[in-house]
Amino acid sequence: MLYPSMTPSRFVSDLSGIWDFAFDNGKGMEEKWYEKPLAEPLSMPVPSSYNDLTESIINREHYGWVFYQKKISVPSFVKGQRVVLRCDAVTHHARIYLNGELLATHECGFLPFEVELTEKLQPGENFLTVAVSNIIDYTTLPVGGKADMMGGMMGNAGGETEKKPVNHPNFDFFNYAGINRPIRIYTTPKDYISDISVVSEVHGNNAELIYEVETKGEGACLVEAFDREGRKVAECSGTKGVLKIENVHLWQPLKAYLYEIKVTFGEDVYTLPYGVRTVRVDGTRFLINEKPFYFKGYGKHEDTFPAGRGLNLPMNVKDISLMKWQGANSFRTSHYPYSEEMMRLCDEEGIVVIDETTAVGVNLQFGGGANFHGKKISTFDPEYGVQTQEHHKEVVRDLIARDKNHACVVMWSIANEPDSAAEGAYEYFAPLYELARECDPQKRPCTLVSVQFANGPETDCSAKLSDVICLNRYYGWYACGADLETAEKLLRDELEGWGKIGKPVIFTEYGADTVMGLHDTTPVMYTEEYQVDYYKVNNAVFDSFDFVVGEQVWNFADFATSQSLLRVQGNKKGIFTRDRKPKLAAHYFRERWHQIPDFEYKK
Ligand code: GCB
Repeated sequence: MLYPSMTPSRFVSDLSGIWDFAFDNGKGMEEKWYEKPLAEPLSMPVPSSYNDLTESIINREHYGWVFYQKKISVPSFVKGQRVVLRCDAVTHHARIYLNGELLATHECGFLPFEVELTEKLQPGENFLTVAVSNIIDYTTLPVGGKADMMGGMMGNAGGETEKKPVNHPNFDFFNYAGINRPIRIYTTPKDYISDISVVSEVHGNNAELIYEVETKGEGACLVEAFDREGRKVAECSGTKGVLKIENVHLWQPLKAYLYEIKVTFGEDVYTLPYGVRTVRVDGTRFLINEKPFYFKGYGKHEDTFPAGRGLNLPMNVKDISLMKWQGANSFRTSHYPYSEEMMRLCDEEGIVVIDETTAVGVNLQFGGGANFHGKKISTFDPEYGVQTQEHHKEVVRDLIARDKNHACVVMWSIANEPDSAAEGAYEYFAPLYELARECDPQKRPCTLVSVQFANGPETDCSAKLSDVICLNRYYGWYACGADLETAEKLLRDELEGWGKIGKPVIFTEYGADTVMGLHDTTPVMYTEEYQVDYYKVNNAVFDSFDFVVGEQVWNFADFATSQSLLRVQGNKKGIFTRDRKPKLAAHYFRERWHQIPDFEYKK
């Protein structure tokens, strides 16, 4: 799917701004609130999550539908053009009504969808309603549980004892909802370019860019490549072909170089920024442009105050500046696809990205099986387990369709911490890997991010399925908290096991909750010193294994979560605070990462 860019043939109108808004009182759908202007609407910014924008816990934790409304019109000069409504992320379920008529529904709060309006628009003003539901359950990704995964002692175990329906995120981040990314209207000519895919092969100093353009209607297709100075370096005609670039400038981590690929099809023109680079796994090495790369960076969240998961361009720029200050080179889009603006920024800035689906919480063991009041039921039990596989396939397909051309994306993460050692896990995941490999024209490596209690390569299906083993491990926190000596030993023992399967290993999460400002002279959990000690112990172990080819801390910054005894106004494992101030560990990593080269750190 193409990003909605303004081009000589396409006009884009961004509908960002203040919209009318209402929380459903349970009758919104029945009373058809989408047919007429809301009574006494609240003012709500788009894009943003709505949760932190009113001073009410009831609104913050609202369960169900909300309604957004806006009058829209398109100027008469677009007559004869296709007019498309493009929603980048409506979290989690959307219904789009124009002038009271339901035009589209969409599931998945982190990926874009489009609705063609051409025949539906009336002359003059039109009345747009976007209804959004935040309900998550066993059929959605992310997964909603039947009880609080961390609630145990708070007496809010959930299930039948609850008086009113509430969400139980089966994951550790706040279930922010709303229109989180821009909604735009864009136009194209009647005959138009619907998609572009480009794959690079590099031979010495030269590159071949093998492209495929999908079109609708009639027209001649011309594809041209321009370098950064705007000089044409290659061209080819037809919807399939090869652009040959001599003396190619490669896209390198932290040294990005983007060409512009301009496609002309009849009257339609679209320009794609494109970085030429290769990625592959060779034995225990992860090669970018044929050189062994070492991942230094973070698991992150799209999480800021008060926008929640709403697009925050200044914070995206600030975060990349902090990454560079620290000597990092990469992050994972934990635990959902990030905004296209962030992906484009990473292309521009040379930040390497592991791109993750929305599959988080596909694990009913969390909270000691709290989902079933302690009963032993498998996550993939056909009757009682999750029913996410079909939707999971859609998400894999749509994510790759959106992000396949990004140079920054070097690997797909199919899921975060699923129950990958459970009965049925292999059968659940094997088709998803297969699908990802089939959908991706660039054939990037695939992984799933493995949870600590999946144990080891004997039981974890990712040992067989993944090209790269990605481990989330908390030795010295959830396991052996405060006992770093035993933590080190257990981590070492586990790694010996993974070493036997001959695949590269990346630590995609490790960390310790740390409240900024807590200090001590002895290793006391939650202090800034303990966080540093924790990381030093873990890093020393990583350094002693050549097949460990990356370290991504959990987390870049503190972030919001549901309330529980384990969360102090959110998860405090950031090495920066939520407002991006460095904890001691941020300085420690700054020193470490500036000494670790991006390439050839390990043999
Ligand atoms: C994990 C999860 C992440 C949590 C983290 C934690 O393993 O992948 O979403 O936030 O642990 O801090 O517990």
